[in-house]
Amino acid sequence: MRSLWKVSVAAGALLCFGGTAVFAAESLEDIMKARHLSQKDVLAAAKTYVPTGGRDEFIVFSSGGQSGQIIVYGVPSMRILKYIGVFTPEPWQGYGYDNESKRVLAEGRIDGRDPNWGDTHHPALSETAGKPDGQFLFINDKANPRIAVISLKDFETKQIVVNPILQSEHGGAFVTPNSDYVIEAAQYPGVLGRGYAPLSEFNEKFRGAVTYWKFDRAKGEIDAAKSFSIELPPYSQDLSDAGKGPSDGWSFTNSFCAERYVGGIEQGRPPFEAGCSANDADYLHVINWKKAAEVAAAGKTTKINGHDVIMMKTAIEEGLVYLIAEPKSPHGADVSPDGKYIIVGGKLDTNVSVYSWEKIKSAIDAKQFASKDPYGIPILDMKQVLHNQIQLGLGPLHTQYDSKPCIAYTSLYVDSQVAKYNYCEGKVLDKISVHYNIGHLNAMEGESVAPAGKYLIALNKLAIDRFNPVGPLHPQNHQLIDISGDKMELLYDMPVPLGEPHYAASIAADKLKPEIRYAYGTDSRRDQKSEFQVRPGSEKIVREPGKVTVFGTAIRSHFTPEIVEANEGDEITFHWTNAERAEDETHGFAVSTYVGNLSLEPGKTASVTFKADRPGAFSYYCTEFCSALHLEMEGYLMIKPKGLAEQASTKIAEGVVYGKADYDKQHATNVATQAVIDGVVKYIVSTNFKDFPTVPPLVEDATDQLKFMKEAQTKAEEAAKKEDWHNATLWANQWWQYQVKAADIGLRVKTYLDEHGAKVIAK
Ligand code: CUK
Ligand code: CUA
Repeated sequence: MRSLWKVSVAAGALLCFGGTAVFAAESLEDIMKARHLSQKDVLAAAKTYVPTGGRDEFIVFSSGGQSGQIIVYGVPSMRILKYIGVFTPEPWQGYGYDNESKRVLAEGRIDGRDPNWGDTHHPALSETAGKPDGQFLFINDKANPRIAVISLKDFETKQIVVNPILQSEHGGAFVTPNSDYVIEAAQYPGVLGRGYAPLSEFNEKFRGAVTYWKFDRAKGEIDAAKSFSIELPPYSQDLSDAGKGPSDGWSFTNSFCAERYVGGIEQGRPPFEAGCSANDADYLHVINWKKAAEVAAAGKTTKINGHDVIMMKTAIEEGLVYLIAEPKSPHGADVSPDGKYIIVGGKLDTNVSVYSWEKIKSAIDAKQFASKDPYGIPILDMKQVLHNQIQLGLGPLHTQYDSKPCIAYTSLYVDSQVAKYNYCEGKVLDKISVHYNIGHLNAMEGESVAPAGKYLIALNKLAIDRFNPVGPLHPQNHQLIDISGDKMELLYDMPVPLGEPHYAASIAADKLKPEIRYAYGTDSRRDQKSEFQVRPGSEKIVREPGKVTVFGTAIRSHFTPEIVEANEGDEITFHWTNAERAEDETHGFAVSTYVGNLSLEPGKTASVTFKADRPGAFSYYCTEFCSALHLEMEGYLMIKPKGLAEQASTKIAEGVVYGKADYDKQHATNVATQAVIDGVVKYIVSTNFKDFPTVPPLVEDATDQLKFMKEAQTKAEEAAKKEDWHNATLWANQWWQYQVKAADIGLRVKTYLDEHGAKVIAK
């Protein structure tokens, strides 16, 4: 061991960097000197470093902005773990390439068009009693008003619902404390139902709205039939939040451009930005969603595109909606963990406004209204319902909460800072500079009833000079901040190269319990057994006039079947089931020029259908490096040109021809390999391997391989008996392939058991 260490130090000494032998450094001081690191840098590194094989304490789900996806990463390491395809095809996951996921994307078809992208802004984790429960994730598409449902059992998108009435949205997805409803508020006013009216009739015909999507947790789906919307004035509704504790049953949606200005530079009018920020105040919409749900259930709605809409007149009569003035160009509206306060930022203000729920509720109960808006909605007196206003700096946007009572963090867009303050007492406690122009921020579980504290992420809009230059389009910059002490400490910069992540949701990692493999033959997008799954040994090719349907399996390292014949003009469908049980044994499937990528995770069944409109000999192959013979995991799709169709099946040519010596050599190898396998199996079964949940499925897999091995062995020996040495050698080789796979799994199990402290319990 010692001599090995010496060798590596000596080798490292040869790799010089700036005249200093970086890799030879033997102490922390040497490394600090060589890499110009301060004590603070090293401390930050130690706080974020997760040793090899280690896990993060929190998992963050960040919107992927214009990519229409979600980015999953760990905190404190900031290591990216996954992209989840949501509104946009994502080839690695086969999302948008297999029939199963095409169905999900097709749900997001809007007015006959496939956007094939989304502008994801606000992810929300499902909650139980106001705390993230690790079951589901929701996210909105601002551009094409839609909400997606993702299951955290497998981190896959299961459903997309199209908003039936809005033409754009922003204030989604936000959930009520038990995820009964997913809130989606409009952004730019439109004609409800996506209709037309001239801009001269903006005040009369254009409207905003907020939609409450009913979530059916047992089904894991939004139930569109039980969902409803409330018609609102044509103010640009913005971010929303659900009340909790004393304010449970209510929701809050702010707005900008309550001026109802409609721009028109081309007519010589000042632009939108001038007219939409002319007044001193916009409105916070305060909505009684629980009562609104009763009103909707009682049928006091108007159907627009088959969707229940509570019209403004009804909403006012039933006391469902109220307005409160809020300072210039408000943005975030964030309810405190105890549900007693709503903090609102103003993009053109220097204050955050802290509204008191108790004061709002008593003003509503006492019907103490300052005035009405042009549509007759009661307006509460802002001064009467404010708890306080706190001067934080320029451009306060969004607010997150700490585990310590009364402590909040607000992003300051213009100042490029985060402010920490006590909102109960109205005292600023600390500020930290971020790089640059922060939008949202996320404290761990910082929007729940019980925030976890510890870390805060600044989701900055501009990276400018922070990273190596990569052309005019820069990555965005997520910065990790330690909030465990009195002073905030900047720990880490993470470039985000996928899109502009507006918001992120976080959860303690131990609340997530995703599956390791699917139940055999699962259609993952429907979360049920696929009608197209087959077991190894039952693979088949079904031929009907004009149609070829393949029911196949993938297992290290072959597809069954591997030669498929069809005629030009046929409709071809492949249904593949991955027959592996081993963790992380994914196979892929692609056909040259015909089929994009299918991802076949262990147990999954995925399908693809296409028209064989061009004849040729098309190779297909496994797209994941799944085993030593991954490159050999291949096949041919033979699309015979018209006219050749009537001919008999193609004869397969032989390459190398084998004799007795080849067989004897392979046979001797197999006997030796078997001795190794027997040794590993003997060791595994002598341990308490059943105590480790990861291991039995692997053992099951290895047992399968050994079963296939026996079949190949029998075929080899039968051929040898007939002195058919060519086929005997080929089958002996296949026998060996199965041995290698069994040995590979066996050795993985042995390593796992050694590393996890398994004990020998039997001889
Ligand atoms: S956000 Cu969507 S414009 Cu401040 Cu929630 Cu970025
Ligand atoms: Cu299966 Cu590569």
